Amino acid sequence: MLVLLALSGQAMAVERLTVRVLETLPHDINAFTQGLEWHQGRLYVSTGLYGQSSLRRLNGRNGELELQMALADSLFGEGLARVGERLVQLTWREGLALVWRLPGLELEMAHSYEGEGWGLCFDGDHLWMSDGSASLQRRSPVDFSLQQRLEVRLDGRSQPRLNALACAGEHIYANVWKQARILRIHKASGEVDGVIDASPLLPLSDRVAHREAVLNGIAHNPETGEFYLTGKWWPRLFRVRFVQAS
Ligand code: DDQ
Repeated sequence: MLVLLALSGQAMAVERLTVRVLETLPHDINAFTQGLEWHQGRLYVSTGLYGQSSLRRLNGRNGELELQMALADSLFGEGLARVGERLVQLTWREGLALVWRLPGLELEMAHSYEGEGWGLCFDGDHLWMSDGSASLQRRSPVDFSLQQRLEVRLDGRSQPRLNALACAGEHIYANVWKQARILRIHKASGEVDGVIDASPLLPLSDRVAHREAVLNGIAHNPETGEFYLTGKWWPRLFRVRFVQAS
């Protein structure tokens, strides 16, 4: 098997995974979730839509809202990542990455960038950003400068509409816009080596009946290896493990 894969030159074994729900937390049905981050027992949520965008801090045990900062009406909140004692929040088409201080969420500064902002995660060394294309951008956590582009491929095919991101070890997990599918991307190569079917969450989500009410938001807890998942206008937030699909 391995020999054959090596000879074929591109195909590699792709693990098929699904979600095991460990806990269901309540979530604000009006939150158009665009980014999710876990840190020290708290969840941080970036929400979108013009005039409604926010950065929120939730209690990670019960999902209760602890703190909420409104973005200017002209900004559409997107992906969220933690760099040390700061959160970086993308905006969709405004080219601004807002930098907030933890834990009180004071807005400190903003970096500017070209193009759209979709998802964001920090791997301890670099920021990784999606823009709706099939490539991820590696950026400096210091000045947000673009350092590298990584094309994401599954079985030799590029994978567009990469959205919310979570960095975990050698991998970047990306949910695909308007699909209940999460790709596990090997950071060094851009190859997808695992696909997580998150569709079992859809009937549990109680999401608003709207075509934009899709899975979005993925956070990793490095202490437990668990993930948090929710969606846009989903009144549920799930603590899950990714497990082998049977
Ligand atoms: N993005 O998150 C995929 C980058 C952009 C999504 C924009 C969705 C706009 C929906 C507007 C719905 C208004 C009822």
